[in-house]
Amino acid sequence: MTKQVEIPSLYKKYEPYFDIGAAVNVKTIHTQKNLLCSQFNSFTAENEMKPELLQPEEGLYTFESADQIVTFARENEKNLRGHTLVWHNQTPNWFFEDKDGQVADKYTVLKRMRDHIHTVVTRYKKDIYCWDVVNEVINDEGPELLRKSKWLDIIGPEFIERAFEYAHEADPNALLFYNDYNESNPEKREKIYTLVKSLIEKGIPIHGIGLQAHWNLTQPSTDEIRAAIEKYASLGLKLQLTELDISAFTFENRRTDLLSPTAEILEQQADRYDRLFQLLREYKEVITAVTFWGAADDYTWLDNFPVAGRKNWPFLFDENHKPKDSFWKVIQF
Ligand code: HAH
Repeated sequence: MTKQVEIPSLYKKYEPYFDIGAAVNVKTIHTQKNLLCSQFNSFTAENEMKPELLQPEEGLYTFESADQIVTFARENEKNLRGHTLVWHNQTPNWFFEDKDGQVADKYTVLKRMRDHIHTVVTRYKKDIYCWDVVNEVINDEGPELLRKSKWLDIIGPEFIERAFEYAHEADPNALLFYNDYNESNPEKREKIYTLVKSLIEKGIPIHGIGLQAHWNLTQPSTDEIRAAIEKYASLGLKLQLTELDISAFTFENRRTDLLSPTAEILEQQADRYDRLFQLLREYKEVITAVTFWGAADDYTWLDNFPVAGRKNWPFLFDENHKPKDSFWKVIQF
């Protein structure tokens, strides 16, 4: 009989550095339970705490799915991040409309934002230690700082400040994050820096920047990631990688024929994870958590996105929850 090799625990190995987190959902807390509990010490709800799931109609709060995730984290003594309060996506239209379906006025929308934030943050006060308060408000390209959205159209740029203030009122102990993707792109990095710096200068309660870290085999480069970490850290805030995955495909690669990752992909991915975690360990004083946007390759939001009919394998664990070479690179140092 072959002896079962004991798999070391990533979160235990990284206790002197930062939390190791995973996005979970109401399915994966069952299908990935053992892996989640043995390898991770922090969770984020992938969708269950987004506005469209928590308040699909004005005043109608649906907490059942979010509560299941809170219970799972509590029972297993894991940290829990909240995601997300104010976003242009997965937010129902009623937030922005009056009873005749016309554009609602600024004070109505601000009140709805405050009611939502207060209700949600207060409910999970004991369980959630930090919130992604505002998600993805920076423009990817062009001279405009802020992305066009209904929040911006109706309230103006102050919607960002108000969101942080409302969250802080509801739970003065919660750590409040600004969260965005393409965060290591030099152009967008400067814009995120400008926004967060202005919030700090106005005395707005903000404690961290979330680097989503939806990356691939080649981009962004390690140098760009380092430059982003340095720049954001210079603001004196805590940093987290909030949604890490390393897509098995480069941006240009659109092939859909693969049923499993090639040896070359796995090797490149392992090398990429190796260098990345070396870099992250260097910055352990400012990085407080590294959260993957999933846990193992049996389920990822990158399946069929952005290329329909394509499976992806972005994580440290394979479809059977077994460690990949990437895992061994990250844990052996
Ligand atoms: C993230 N957006 C979101 O923060 C998260 O809530 C969602 O589950 C997955 C990814 C990343 C993103 C996007 O929304 C649009 C285009 C590119 C990337």
